[in-house]
Amino acid sequence: MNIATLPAVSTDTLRDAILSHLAYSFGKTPEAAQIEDWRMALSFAIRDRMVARWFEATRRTYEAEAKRVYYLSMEFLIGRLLEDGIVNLRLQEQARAALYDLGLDYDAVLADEPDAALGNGGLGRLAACFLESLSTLSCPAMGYGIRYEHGLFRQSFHDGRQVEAPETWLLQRHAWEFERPEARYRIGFGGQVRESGGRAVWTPEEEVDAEAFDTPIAGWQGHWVNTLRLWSAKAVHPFDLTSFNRGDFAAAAAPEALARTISRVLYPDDTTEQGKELRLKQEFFFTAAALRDILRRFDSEYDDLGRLPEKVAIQLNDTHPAIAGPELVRILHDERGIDFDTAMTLAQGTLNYTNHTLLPEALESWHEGVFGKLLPRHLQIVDRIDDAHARAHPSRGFSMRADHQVRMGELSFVMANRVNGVSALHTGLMKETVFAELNALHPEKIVNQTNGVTPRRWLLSCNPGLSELITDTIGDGWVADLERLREIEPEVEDAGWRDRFAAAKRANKATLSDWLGETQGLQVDPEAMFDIQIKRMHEYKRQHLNILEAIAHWQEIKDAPDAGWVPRIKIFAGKAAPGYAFAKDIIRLINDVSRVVNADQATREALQVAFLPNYNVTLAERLIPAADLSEQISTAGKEASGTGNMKFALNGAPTIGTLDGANVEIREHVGAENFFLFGMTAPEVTARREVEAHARQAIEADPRLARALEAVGSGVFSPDEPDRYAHIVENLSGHDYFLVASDFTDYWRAQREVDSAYADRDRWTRMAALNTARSGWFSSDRTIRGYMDDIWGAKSL
Ligand code: GLS
Repeated sequence: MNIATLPAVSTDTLRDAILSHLAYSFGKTPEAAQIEDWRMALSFAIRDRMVARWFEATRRTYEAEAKRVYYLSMEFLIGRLLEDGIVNLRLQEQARAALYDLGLDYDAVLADEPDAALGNGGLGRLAACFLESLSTLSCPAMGYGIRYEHGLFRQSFHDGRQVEAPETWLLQRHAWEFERPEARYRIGFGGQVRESGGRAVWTPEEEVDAEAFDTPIAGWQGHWVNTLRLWSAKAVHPFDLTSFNRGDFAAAAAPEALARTISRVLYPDDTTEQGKELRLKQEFFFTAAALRDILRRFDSEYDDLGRLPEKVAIQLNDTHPAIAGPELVRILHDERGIDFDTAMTLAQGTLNYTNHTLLPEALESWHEGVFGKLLPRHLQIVDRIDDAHARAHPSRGFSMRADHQVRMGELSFVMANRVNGVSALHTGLMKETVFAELNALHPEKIVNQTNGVTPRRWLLSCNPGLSELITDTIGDGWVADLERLREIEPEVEDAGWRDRFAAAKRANKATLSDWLGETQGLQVDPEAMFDIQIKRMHEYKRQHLNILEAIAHWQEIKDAPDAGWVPRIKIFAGKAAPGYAFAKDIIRLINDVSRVVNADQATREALQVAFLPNYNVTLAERLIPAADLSEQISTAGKEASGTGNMKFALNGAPTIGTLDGANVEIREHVGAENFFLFGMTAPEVTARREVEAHARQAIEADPRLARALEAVGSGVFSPDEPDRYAHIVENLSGHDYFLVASDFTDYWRAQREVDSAYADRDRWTRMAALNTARSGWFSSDRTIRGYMDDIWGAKSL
């Protein structure tokens, strides 16, 4: 049951609230106010409307003695929050009108908010969608993470090369957080472990404080509000007065600087493990603070730790918070005096683990030297957990401690009640590959929860035109029950309705085209097909397959410029990890190709290529509603799920894709006839790698591919440095681990099918509309219900 419905807020009330905050919270008159002041005043006025619900949600959770869910994640890619708040409280019209009354442009005020990039990509964005769905479903929950001072770097291009600059979201004022100086925990690292009275006592060598900052997260219609609690590292003694008095000001400020290092930057690696000591410190820092906070709350309600699994469910978002296992056992055993086996059982009943990738380079593992130096007591506990597990399963030689490593995936698995993958295919592969051994020992542990995305942000708010059409057609029930989109399916047969659907898409494309003209100097015909690949740069995601196809396509258009080509613009965006040289070279190649192709008068009507800088949540919200074609072309078996693929389908962009991750389920839902499938399946990929000289064979068999590679290798796109991309060509003709060459021919075929489908606009609109109508299952509300039922045993209040 929901808390009472929201009291109506009129435009006048909202306007008065904005003016009041402008004066009393920010000390500005309307004449003196800058856009940031207005944005802050509006945010505060909106935030005020969440607070009563927030208190009420907390009160009801205590009253019901409800089971609480805690989502521990190194990353929350929340993006801008103001529009989310306005949309979820259903105050869009009032906010627009109130700002208009004040002589302000609503969109400009919203655009002033920095995009909080406290995550790398899909994993962090998923966590943000989950928080919103948890609130929408009024599930008592809390997210725990790190309040990074600098989120994911800002990307720009110099000569086509990626340049990274620090991201500084906190330099502008941030309206959404409440600092909680009283919620502060001391976190230790290093030091010694000794025995005292039969107990292990850990005396850390270094300590920092974790201080909480809370952001309220309102669900749809604001009925329920949960908290995102982010930890910021503070020095225990912020200032060294002795040094200061000696005149050594740098040394005086050193403790503060050192402590703050922990929450200073987000590691910019997606699906790649960065085995740096600071990373392990960050992981322990936020996990330990979260556990203390969870136990403090538990203690305030219950006096029997035996009830922990009944009242608390903790979700580990990937292995990043895996240290929660040994830390919880340490607290229960060393500090609370519970015997080791019971402590372990209680922890195992409380923790759950989500695996988000099978890429070997992403599976976290720490050398015991580093681990033991930073967390000496935890290393002992890991060994005891490993022993206990081995004793329980004596016939198997399994250990999480092989080769002097601590293997975090295995540790998480053993310490979890449930382990889940993020798409059907991925979960199946988990059972067969990385966790085959453990799955045989614990066949009930692994469950699947296919990812989802919140329809509030990823349809209602980013695509108002399409949302309005849907609501006109079936009412607004779809916003909270996305599977109701099926109800538009009969309308797809109606030519008039299809025209409206096509018009909504065309309007989004026109808006994007204007923006591309204004900000990127690109002139794009909104009638052209908008073909979009946006995601992190990675070889497995195969942006290079896409650009090679574009090159081959360009060459073919040049051969016969008047052959009636279907005009396309290929849009790319995405960041490469700063240390990932190959991915950065692919960015540069795409930029070089774009320069040459876009300057070609003979082909520019038919093909353009653009790489947009600084991909982030806000840019995704701009691009996805305007997309005609969604590129989801990873090597099968490598993309655990994908969530961008769901956003495109939902916004009426059919997919060209492989049978990878959630593409498989998207295709099942939207229908094979509305999905452009190509490429090898996961088992075929494995078999193909065994074929000697597979890449060379594929190139010899396809003259188009050979010619495109020849152009790249001979410097057609880099005349000032002809061998700039020789190593890429070498890679693709040699080892080609991601099978770009072997999948090229089929990708080309599928792209030509796309061309002919797009040329028949009515057919295309039908496909696009059916993608929207049949994507309702990919709501994160459905995913969260799955977690609540199958993993957490949590209930909506
Ligand atoms: C990722 C996977 O690579 C994505 O396929 C997946 O959609 C996402 C959320 O489950 O998690 N794993 C990862 O480390 N980064 C991701 O985006």
